[in-house]
Amino acid sequence: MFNIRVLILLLVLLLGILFVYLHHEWRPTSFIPQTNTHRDRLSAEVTVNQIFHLVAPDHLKYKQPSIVHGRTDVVTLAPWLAPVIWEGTFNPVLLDSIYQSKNITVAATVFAVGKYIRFLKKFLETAERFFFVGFRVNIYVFTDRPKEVPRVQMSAGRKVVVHSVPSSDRWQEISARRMELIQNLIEEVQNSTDYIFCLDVDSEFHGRWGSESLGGLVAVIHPGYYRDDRGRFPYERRPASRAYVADGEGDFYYCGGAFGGLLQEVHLLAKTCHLNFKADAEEGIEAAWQEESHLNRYMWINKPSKILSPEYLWQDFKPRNPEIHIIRFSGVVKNYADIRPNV
Ligand code: UD2
Repeated sequence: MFNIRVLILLLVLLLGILFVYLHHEWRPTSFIPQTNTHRDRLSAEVTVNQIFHLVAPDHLKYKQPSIVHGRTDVVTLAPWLAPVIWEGTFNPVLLDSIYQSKNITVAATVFAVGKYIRFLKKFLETAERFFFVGFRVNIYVFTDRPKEVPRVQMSAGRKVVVHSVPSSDRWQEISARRMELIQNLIEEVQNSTDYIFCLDVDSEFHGRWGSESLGGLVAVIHPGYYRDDRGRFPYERRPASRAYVADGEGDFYYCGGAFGGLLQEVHLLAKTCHLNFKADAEEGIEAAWQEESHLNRYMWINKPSKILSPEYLWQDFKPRNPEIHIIRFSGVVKNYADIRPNV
């Protein structure tokens, strides 16, 4: 009698385990929830499914892809096989439908300290028109003038969140301090955000910037140096600095004004750059281009998994080169003497 009870109990237990196992592990991929669970993303436990499993809607009609016809005027792969994103290399409709089913949230950070607040309105208005349209977007504005943040109408699922920061009488400090604040923000929003992009405020969007830019660690090629020999890149050249890049080293020159990726990747980048900047400062060194120099050093060792072409950060004063078929985001012309707290 006793043995039969134990046997039945064991059978029920086994059936239970089998049910849980089948239910969780063997569900067809189309039933796997595409949304994020509220897990600690900084612990690098983002599921493989969340990042790599790309599900396209059935019956979606789009232009046939080709592996023999495409852009030939530009390089679309880095030597470590990270894609370089140019107009004409991706299908925006296909990509949007893949990423929309993942139900992702994208954050953007922008700093508007002191007189730079004047650039914020255009930045926000154009972000609303071009930046991840149709996705859930939170734009985090860091400013010492919260009362002057313009009211910009955002569509459903998109919002501006204002964070107060102290002002500074040195622009170099404002620019460099961003890494620490980005690191703190990521720790704050890690359970509700998937990707983050960190952008300069003195810039405007002119064209689509969307799901094609999503990746682990995402860097943007600086528009000023991409045709140059690396010997001319303005890396930090003093070995005493933690941002040092030796002669004959370095892949590309990346922008400090735009970078991003998955939350935990950007967290590691921001934390590392902040710590290295601080350690340099304690020894009386400030890298040539502040956090941009540290970012370039970081990306030399930690290769970006996706590279955005200079379409993603042009400069208004530069005439458009023939390989630039679209300008998506561009720095406005500014009078440094007029807007910076120091020269
Ligand atoms: C380059 C980089 C910038 C940064 C800097 C070196 C690009 C396009 N720009 O730009 O990202 O790496 O070199 O430090 O790659 N800011 C304020 N208030 C200030 C000063 C700066 O809010 O008084 C913020 C603001 O968001 C601005 C950013 O810091 O967009 C960078 O400062 P910048 O635009 O003056 O630096 P710039 O043009 O030398």
